[in-house]
Amino acid sequence: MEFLSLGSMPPANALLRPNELNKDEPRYPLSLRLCESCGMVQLGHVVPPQLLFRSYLFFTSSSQRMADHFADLMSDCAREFVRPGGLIVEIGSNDGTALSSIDRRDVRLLGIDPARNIAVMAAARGVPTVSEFFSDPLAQEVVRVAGQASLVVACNVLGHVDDLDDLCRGVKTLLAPGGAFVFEVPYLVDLLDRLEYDTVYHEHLSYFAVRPLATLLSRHGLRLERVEFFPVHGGTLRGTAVHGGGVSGAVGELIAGEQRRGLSTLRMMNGVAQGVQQLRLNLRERLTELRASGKKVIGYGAPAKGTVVLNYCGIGIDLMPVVLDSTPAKQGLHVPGTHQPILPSSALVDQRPDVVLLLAWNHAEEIVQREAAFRERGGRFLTPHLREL
Ligand code: DWN
Repeated sequence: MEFLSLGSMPPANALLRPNELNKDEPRYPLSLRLCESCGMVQLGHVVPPQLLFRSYLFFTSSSQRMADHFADLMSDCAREFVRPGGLIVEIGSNDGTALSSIDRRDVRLLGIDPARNIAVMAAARGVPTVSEFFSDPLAQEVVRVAGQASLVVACNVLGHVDDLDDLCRGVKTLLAPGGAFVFEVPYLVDLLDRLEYDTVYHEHLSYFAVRPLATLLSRHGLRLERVEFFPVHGGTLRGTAVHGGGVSGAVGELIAGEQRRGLSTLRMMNGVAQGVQQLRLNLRERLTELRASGKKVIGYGAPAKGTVVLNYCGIGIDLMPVVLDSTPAKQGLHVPGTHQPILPSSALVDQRPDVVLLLAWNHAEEIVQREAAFRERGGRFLTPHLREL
């Protein structure tokens, strides 16, 4: 049952070159649906993954805080699950930031990521990387060549995968007895509680609560043993699964708590949709007021989330002329749909904005700290959720 529609949207990371601005941009329906029986929330339309991930513009290394977060994950999990000589496989290894943080010389590493343009960066970091989509057949090939893995990691991956059963079969194939599958996904409850509608885009097919995750894993002989929560990326769930079925007592408690909240009910979801629509009106109103009072607003960060905010709220170049971003591969390109040019973050001084719309709000601490001089000059950050920083 559909409960939120964000309209017809270009793929969030389909940034445009200047000579593409006058061409027709592919747009696809972007909406969320709830399965009231299992509690899964998923997109109503699937964009072919080859269009989204073969050449990719998101780099894990673009945030030091996230690099540190994944280094901690890898260090803790390697210590707990990987003996000397063991194999660690990361699904969705991107530029090798996480795997290259492992400073143990007595373990073997393997990255798997379909983005060919980024896999070369991982290799340059010394991380052996297979540039393919993960699948059970690929897992079987890895096992044939390198044996089973003591640790399989997948951060911000499960939500991107259409065939979750094949992914889980592949993890079951790949995971050695006594090994662990550690994954991170945005937590649905945080998305709903904080109206994080801008984390909804075509790359993210599924939005997970604990119960549907446990059901999916158990279907494939994997037991959700541990669930932890982290504030990164707007609220993240980290799951640890092992061979077996069912769930641990602690995980069972979390599921009961979700049930008590009425998480998989349309009533709750309809309330979220109304909240998102109000946010859209409030943001447009605020930006229109700022323009009317002669204030200059520019965007900071050209994340996938930013494409959703600007297109869903109709924030064009008239309301916000440019967006800044620290990612060299994004600079000189334009935001999909609304076409703001993306300039280096260093342009903040020359642009002299009064207000910066912080599209990369999940990195607020890192960004506000780095751009302290802007605030000292009287500048203010505003998030798409109308928080002033
Ligand atoms: O699931 C996904 C998440 C994990 O990452 C992917 N599907 C896509 C991506 O989503 P995103 O693009 O919204 O990720 P970020 O990390 O919120 O993007 C932040 C953007 O802001 C990047 O383009 C880099 C930029 N940035 C910046 O300009 N200055 C980031 C920081 C920290 C900065 O200081």
